[in-house]
Amino acid sequence: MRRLILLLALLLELPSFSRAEFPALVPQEKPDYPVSAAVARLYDQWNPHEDRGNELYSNFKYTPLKGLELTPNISRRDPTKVLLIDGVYHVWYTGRRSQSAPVGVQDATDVKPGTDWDLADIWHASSKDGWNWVEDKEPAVRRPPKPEQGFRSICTPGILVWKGKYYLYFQAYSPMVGGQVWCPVRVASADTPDGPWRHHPDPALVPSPPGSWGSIKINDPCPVVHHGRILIYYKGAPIERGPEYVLRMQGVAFSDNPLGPFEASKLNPVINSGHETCVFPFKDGVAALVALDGPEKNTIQWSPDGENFRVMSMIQIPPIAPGPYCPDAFSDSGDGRGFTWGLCHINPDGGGAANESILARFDCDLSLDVNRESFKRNNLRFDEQTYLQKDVALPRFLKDLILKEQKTLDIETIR
Ligand code: AAL
Repeated sequence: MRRLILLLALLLELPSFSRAEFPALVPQEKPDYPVSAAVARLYDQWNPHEDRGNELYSNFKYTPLKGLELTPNISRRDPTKVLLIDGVYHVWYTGRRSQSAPVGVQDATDVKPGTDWDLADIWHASSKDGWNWVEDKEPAVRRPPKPEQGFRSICTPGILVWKGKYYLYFQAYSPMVGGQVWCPVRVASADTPDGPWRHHPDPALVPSPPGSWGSIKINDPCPVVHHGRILIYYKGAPIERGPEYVLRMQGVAFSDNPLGPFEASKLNPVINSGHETCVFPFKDGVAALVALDGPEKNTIQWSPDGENFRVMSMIQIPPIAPGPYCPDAFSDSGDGRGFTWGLCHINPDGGGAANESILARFDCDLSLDVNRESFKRNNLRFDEQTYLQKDVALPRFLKDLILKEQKTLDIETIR
C-alpha cells in the first residue's frame, strides 16, 4: 500500500517536472509555473515572439534622395512629416543657403552661420514618387523682418493639417542661434501646401517658467491630432546647464485652435529621452520614436492618452529627425496605422552642429498594414568601416588616457 501511495505521488509530481523546462515552442500565454524575471518580462513588457511579433519594432534602410544632393553651403535638415496631396508628396525642412559653411557660434556674423540651422528659412520640396524630389526656387516661409522673433533664423518645422488648412510650426531665433538663447515656436499658415504662407504674430509655444525643464528653448515642434485636440510635442531645454540639469526631454501641449493658446501638459515632460521629436497616431493612442539621448534612447514608445508612454521596442540606427509619411497623422481616426517610410537627415561627415546635412529617405515596417519580415530582423552586424569610422574608433587622446590608467587598473588575474 505504501509503495502504491509513493508511486501515485511520483506520478502526480511528473507533470510539474516536465513543465519546469521552458519549452522550445514558445508559449503564447505567460506560463503559470515559476519563471525567471527575464521570461516574465517577455510577457509583461515585450512579446513572446520577440521583435518578429512587435508592430512597433523595425529596422531602417536608407536611400539618398535624387534631386536634393549635397551642395556646398546648402544644408537641408529636420524634415516635417511627408504629406500626399492630390497625388504629390510634400515636405518642408530647414534650408540654409549661406556664403560659407557654419563657423561656430563664437565666430558667426550677419552672413556667416554659427550652426547648421543658423541663417535658415523653411524650404519646401515635392515629389511624384517619394524618391525623386524637386525643391522650390524660393523658401516657403522666409525669416520675418527685424526685430520680429525669428529674424535671425527659422528652422526645424512641423506640419499640421487642420480643417483643410496647413500650419507650419518652427523654431524662431533672434538674434543668435546656438547656446542658451531664447527660442519660442512660431506658426505660419496657408490654404494650400504651395502657400502663400502667412506668419502669425503671436508665438504658438513659449519656453516654460524660470527654473523649470524647458525654460529657454522649445525645439522640434511635432503636431498630431488625437481625441479631437491638436497635440504638439517638443523638446525643451532649461537655461541652466550642467550634469545635474535636464539635458533633453520632451513635452506636449494641447489646443483646439492651431494658432493657440496651447496648454502644456501638467505631466510634462512626458518623454524622458530623445532628441528630435517624431510622434504619430498608433491604434487608439500615440507612438513616439525616441532616439539619440537619454536612458530610453533608441526606443519606440506608445501611450494611450499622449501623456503616459511606455517603451515598446528597442531599435538600431534610427533615422535622425524623422518625418514619416503618415497619412492618418491628422485624421483622428482612433485607429492609427503607423508608417512604412519617411525622410530624415544625415550629416555626411558624421555629425556636429557645424556641418552640412542632407535629406535622405528611410524605409521600415512600423505599419499595421504590411508585414515586411526583413525589417523585423535582429542580429544586425556591421563591417569594419563602421567600427573604425571617426567617432567610433578609439581616438589618440583616449588611448593615452587608457594607457595611463592601465598601469593601475590592469592587475593580475590570480593573486
Ligand atoms: C535639430 C533639432 C533642433 C535643434 C537643432 C536644430 O536636429 O533637434 O533643430 O535645435 O538640431
